[in-house]
Amino acid sequence: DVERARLLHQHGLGESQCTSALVKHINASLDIVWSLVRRFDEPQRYKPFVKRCVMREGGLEVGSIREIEVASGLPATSSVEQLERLDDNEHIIGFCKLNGDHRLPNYSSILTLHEDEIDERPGTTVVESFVVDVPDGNTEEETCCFVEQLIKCNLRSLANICEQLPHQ
Ligand code: A8S
Repeated sequence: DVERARLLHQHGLGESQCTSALVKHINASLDIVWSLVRRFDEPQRYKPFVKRCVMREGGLEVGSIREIEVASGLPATSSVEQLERLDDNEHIIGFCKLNGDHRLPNYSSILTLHEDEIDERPGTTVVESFVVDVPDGNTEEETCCFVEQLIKCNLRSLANICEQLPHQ
């Protein structure tokens, strides 16, 4: 399964791009976690920096486009994002940023879920990886750190929500 995750999160890397992956264990069943992350039309369900989301095209089919309004305090106000992949059997969702007023050009990410069990309690490992251009005026490390912090917040929030939901 580790090898499978590795393959799923391999990104082709162009010049002056950076990539990284984050892993988070959640004490909730895969079905619960998947029901939240698959909703491309409702990222505000768990992403704390998304103030509002409006669909520009489609819904949950590949090619759908959403526009998010970013919460204040970040160096961005909006982001237009396209669903690139949604696989309900393999539990894979991927999207890319088309444009918007932000500093992450050509951002593309993939999130996958992997069933795991600790002490016979259902659990889920989330792996999220990304690739993004390093914008003029920033270093590769700055860009990578910035994105990693945002994803960490998202995954922490996702875990909190899933672990508090009534289930099973
Ligand atoms: C995601 C991941 C990221 C979102 C970034 C990295 C962003 O939406 C936010 C702040 C910014 O400054 C950039 O899964 C941008 O959404 C929260 C607007 C792109």
